[in-house]
Amino acid sequence: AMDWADYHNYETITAWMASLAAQHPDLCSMEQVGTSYEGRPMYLLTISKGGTDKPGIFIDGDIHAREWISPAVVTYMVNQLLTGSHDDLLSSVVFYVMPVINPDGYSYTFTDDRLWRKTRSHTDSVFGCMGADPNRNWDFHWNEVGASSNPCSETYAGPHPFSEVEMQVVRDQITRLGNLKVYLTFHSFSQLWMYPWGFTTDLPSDWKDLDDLAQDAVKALTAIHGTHYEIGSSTNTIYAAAGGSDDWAKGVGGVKYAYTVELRDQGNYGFLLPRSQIIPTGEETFEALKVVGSFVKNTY
Ligand code: 0X9
Ligand code: ZN
Repeated sequence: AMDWADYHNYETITAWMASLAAQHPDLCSMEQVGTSYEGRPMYLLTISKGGTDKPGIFIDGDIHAREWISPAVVTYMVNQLLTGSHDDLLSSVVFYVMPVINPDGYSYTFTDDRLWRKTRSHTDSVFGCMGADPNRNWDFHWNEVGASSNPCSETYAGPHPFSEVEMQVVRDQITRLGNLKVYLTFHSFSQLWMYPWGFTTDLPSDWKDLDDLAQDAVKALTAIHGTHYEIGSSTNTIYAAAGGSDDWAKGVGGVKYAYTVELRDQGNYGFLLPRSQIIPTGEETFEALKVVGSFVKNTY
């Protein structure tokens, strides 16, 4: 069964998603939108009250396999949206959620290598190294900086843009869903709330709008448990790295408010964040999401 006292494998998460949709047919639907390289079904949750003809927020998790707090927090927030009293928000905003967009990598971290980051595709016939970095694989300034052409590198951009089928699936959903105002992709770790660009130190012309909303969201987050976050463009906050999903969502997908959130912690446990921190991290992050949701409701 699903709870937030522990981390869960892909099968448990998807079974929980199906039961949630069955329990809340008025608020939540689940559809298979693709299949991973190794054949795992990929699902999209649509969460809204009274139709989907409203401004949308797209949320994904676990693009990087080992960042387990990401799907844990994304599922926590989905559960809060559906079991809390958020009808007011759900009447005005539609949430599209994919908690695990790298299901093969995620599964591999449960069975073989807890610290695996990439996908599990077979792209390298020379050295036999597997997978590409799914957050270097998007077709916007692809492989220009902070990415590698070496299939054995942790930041391998892939043989060509969108070589990874899982990223094609997410791309196609962002493209298909009209009216997206926000793209939120949850990673770990470092406690950063970042906006584009990741391929240049330059800022988007509307960066102040993105910064203002990030400040409000982080303020609400910090108020819960005192967790400190830094805010800024990803190049200027961590490092330059092109081919990320956030840059594509804004630069090609046209989603104005595109953010990459690096969840807890600041390196004490890193990717191996104790399960006792799932609920506190979920609680604070959900406060930030509610600020973003209210903003969309009040602005569009
Ligand atoms: O390097 C990444 O993909 C992200 N950090 S992580 O430690 N989770 O791997 C940051 C991505 C920021 N966005 C872009 N560079 N576009
Ligand atoms: Zn990551």
